[in-house]
Amino acid sequence: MKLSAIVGFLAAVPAALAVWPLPQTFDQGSYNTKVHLIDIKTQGNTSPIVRGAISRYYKIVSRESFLAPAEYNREILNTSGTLEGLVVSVESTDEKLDLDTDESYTIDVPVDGKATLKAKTPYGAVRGLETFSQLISSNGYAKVIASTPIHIADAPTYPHRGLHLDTARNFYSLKSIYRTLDAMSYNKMNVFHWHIVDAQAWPVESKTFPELQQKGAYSSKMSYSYFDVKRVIQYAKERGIRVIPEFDVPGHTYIVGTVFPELMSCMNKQPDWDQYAAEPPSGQLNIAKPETAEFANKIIDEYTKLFTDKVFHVGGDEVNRKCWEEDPDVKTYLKNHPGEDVESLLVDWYTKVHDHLATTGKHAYTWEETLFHSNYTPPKDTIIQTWIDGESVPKTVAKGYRVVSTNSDSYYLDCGHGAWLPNFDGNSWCDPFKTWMHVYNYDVAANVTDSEQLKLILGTEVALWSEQTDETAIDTRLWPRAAAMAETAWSGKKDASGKVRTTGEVVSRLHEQRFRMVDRGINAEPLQPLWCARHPG
Ligand code: CP6
Repeated sequence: MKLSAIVGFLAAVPAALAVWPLPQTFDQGSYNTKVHLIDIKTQGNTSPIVRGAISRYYKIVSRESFLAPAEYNREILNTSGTLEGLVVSVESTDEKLDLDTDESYTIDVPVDGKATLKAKTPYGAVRGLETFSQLISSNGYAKVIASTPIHIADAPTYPHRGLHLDTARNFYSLKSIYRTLDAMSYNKMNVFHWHIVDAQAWPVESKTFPELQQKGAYSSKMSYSYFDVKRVIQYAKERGIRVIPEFDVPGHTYIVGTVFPELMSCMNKQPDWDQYAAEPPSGQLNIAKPETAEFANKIIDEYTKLFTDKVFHVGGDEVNRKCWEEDPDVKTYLKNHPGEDVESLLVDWYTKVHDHLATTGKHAYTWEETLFHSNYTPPKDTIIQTWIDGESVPKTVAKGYRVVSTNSDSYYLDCGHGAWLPNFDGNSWCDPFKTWMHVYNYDVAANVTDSEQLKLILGTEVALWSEQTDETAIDTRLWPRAAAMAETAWSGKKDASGKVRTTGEVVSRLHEQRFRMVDRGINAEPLQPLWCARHPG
């Protein structure tokens, strides 16, 4: 076939590959390939992860029929060949999923014939299948892959691309969690940070202390059984997503005090909670009592077994000194132990808990206060999660720690329709609203120049705190803003020529991703009037 003869018939091809997040490198041709039967086959041994992903994506590409807004005005594309199917080959069947997992893949789509997807691990194949599904669009009446031949070689910039969900302030059904994991996989995100308990509720079964759930969940229905947790971990794994749980200690623990009041400080400071805690109800584990480190260690023993990831989050955020300084038991202890103070008690307490966590074989993950707001020196394998300000990341890597940024100014996506506490009096951190552009423009590596320090940046996480959200709002709060973070974490900030991508350059592609997500059942918000896509520029 003389392809050159057909060139004259081609309608305009889209300027860039309409894949979100954008692959690291790709070449496109100037032909179009018709897709009618999507036959996805594997070559060689494949793991159940790959087979499961193939059947999911087979359904998606067979069903998906949305017309991307950019196509609304497009002339029907002429096609020069037909896709005969996709052949997936994966080097390894190893299902291990951790920070070192290779997610790279390559895709080749010829003008005519069989496309190929090659990956080193099952999870690289999962990422590649997502990309393949996004290559297929409609030419107005049938499916087509535009701009063939296509070659893509892709791999993530950062190995940790996370979403933090607080299921304690309000409850989320398994259905909404699964939907969120689906949406994450559409954006190649790979860590579900499950902030499963907090001061207000303990919505997870405990076999060690059953009363924590019995008294601490909002209701027996509003909680997660062991079986539920295992299903979430499996569902996530099938999509290449790790589940990292957080059991936040020693602050944010009021709910523990409803079962074990003797372990606590400042439980009874309501309604003056605001001097003793970041939000109501106040209550912290009493660090002067050895029983509280033992309690935390039993929680660690239990949940490091249930949650299989190598990383385990132990909180450490927003502890309040005054809560301990005014506690009668702490005062008595300090009177009897001259030379000690609240700071030294906290260091001893963290040492006991982190040393114990290390014996379980897990790496600790903690909020940045553990490193910066105490004299404690966490073990060097600890991953620090920063949130406070723009200095947090450079300060963390300068100390030689690995870091994940949840910069609150950019990545806290929870804010709803205003203040939820009367004392905010109209103004709160929720003003101004964090736009997707604001999310997209954040650079986790800003102000880090040393190459060794840059290597310590593991990635980013958006956070959905849930004081003002639950499953009725989760889709619209997260999407498309979390997708904006996902692209910067996967594709990096710069394009192939080294220029920082601007939001103006990516908006129509993100808008298309938004339509794709809606078509797949995610209630993502629109970014523009459709008119903009019909009148680009
Ligand atoms: N809960 C817990 C929270 C927050 C943090 N930890 C939080 C703090 C400040 C803002 C939003 C959320 N609600 N456990 C901080 C890590 Cl602005």
